Amino acid sequence: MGYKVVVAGATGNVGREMLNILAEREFPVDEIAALASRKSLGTEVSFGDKTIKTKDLATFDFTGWDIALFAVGSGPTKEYAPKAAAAGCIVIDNSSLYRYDPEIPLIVPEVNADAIHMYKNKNIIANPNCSTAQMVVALKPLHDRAKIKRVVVSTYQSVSGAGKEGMDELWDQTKAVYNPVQEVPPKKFSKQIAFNVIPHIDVFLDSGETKEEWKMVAETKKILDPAIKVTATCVRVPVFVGHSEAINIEFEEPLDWQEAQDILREAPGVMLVDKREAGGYITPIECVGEFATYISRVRQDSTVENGLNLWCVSDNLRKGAALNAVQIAEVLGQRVLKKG
Ligand code: 11C
Repeated sequence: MGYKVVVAGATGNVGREMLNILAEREFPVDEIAALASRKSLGTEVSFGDKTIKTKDLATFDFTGWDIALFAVGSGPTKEYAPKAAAAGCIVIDNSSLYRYDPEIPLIVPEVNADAIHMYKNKNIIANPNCSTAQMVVALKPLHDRAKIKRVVVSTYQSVSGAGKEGMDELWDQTKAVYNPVQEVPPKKFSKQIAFNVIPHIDVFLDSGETKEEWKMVAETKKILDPAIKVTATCVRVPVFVGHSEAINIEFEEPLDWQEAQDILREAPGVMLVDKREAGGYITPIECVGEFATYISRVRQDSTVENGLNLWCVSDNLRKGAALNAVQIAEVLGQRVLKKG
């Protein structure tokens, strides 16, 4: 016996990946419903070798459904996730709406799967921001060994983090550079993204940091350890899929780069590719469609007492969103629902 699973937001970048990953990982699905907003209604989406028609999120009755993966953004989540939860369907939500609610677990299974039991509070589990998910997968095994004091991270985030419109804008602007007949002014992004980088993701806060940077701080503390200090600079780059991060870590205890490599080689969800030669590292284009969080360029930072630098790359639509949500569903199945 398997589960009755709903994917809400099934026509978006993340929703489509959720359906792909449920099929790829052979999640025990008895019945699947793909939901969309009224404007995408009837659009067909793939689930394994099947094609399914989307149904209306606004009128869907969640009664009798076990798990709903939501990828619809905070507005529709606010309206429909509580309805699903009240109908007894456990919601795994990819928006930022519930992440900072102390009663709602925010889970990256490689890091804090034990928090799953908190789902009972509201029948809702939150999925983190993509840039946080891959970073905590890398930090967790190192924190367990040498206790992290402070992290300084700079991100290089792909346009797919901004949805299909972000991808279209990069595509159209790139074409327009070669064929400047029609100008493609910035719309989704605040400046031209093609052949450029933009140090701005999400809205600005009074502190001068952006919401994306704030999320990396708040979410790392909630998922991994509230004592860890994090400071982030988040940058959009002209890459379609795959977020990269340059991470500087200061530990309580000494940790040399060879031991850090050994720890990371064994760590769940991590793939170490670190050859200290030309091409001996991973770039975002190589991580597309993969499950792993890739770590390269592990090296000592001799400017602080116990410092390391590393490079971390992952598919933001997968580990950063859809894969992590499906992994949460797997933990829920194994530890709580126990049907599959
Ligand atoms: C980006 N990280 O790359 C964002 C997308 O809080 O789930 C995901 C935003 C979020 O633009």
